[in-house]
Amino acid sequence: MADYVNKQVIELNKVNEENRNRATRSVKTETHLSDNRGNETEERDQLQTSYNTLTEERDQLQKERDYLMTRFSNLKQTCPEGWQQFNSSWYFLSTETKTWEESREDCLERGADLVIINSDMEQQFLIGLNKGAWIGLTDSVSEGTWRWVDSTPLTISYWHSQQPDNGRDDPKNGEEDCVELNTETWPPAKAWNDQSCLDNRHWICEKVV
Ligand SMILES: [Ca+2]
Ligand SMILES: [Ca+2]
Ligand SMILES: [Ca+2]
Repeated sequence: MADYVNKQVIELNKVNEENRNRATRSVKTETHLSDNRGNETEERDQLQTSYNTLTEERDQLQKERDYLMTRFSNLKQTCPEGWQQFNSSWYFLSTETKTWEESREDCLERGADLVIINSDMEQQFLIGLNKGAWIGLTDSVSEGTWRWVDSTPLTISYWHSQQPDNGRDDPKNGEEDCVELNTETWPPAKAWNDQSCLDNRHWICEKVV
């Protein structure tokens, strides 16, 4: 991570140097242009546009730098009591059970959110916790359109072969709009099941550090 931040800082310096050179060239062009009044307005507009673009680029780079510095300082912290570290996230596995919404609220209060599964490795790690638990995936906004709690769409998935089934339209199951890891019933690799959000389950929070 330190190497990565260092590289980013070198990259930022290069971009700053480049911007300085571009600005110098712009000033030279402008000086030259003052002898050439015919094109002046057009050229001035172009300079303004290029200035605006540079400003946007600079703001964006500053944001990226701040983000990286925060991540770097988080990574230096040790994992808090009751949490487990895996790659660049911390995970909290609840001992209680709650509805999906209540579980999510608990995660938010902990400065985290329900877990978002981004890779095979993360799925395997969570399966290793060996608890049926809520994850941060729901289709409660639009039936059949699965979204993670950060609003990203579902790309990789680990549904059990019969799932999602929205409760098979059986009123006894209710509408099934929230996703649990069902490690108790099913073979681990594909353990996702959609379940009624009102059922009580353990839950897993994730904080990306
Ligand atoms: Ca994740
Ligand atoms: Ca559903
Ligand atoms: Ca289901």
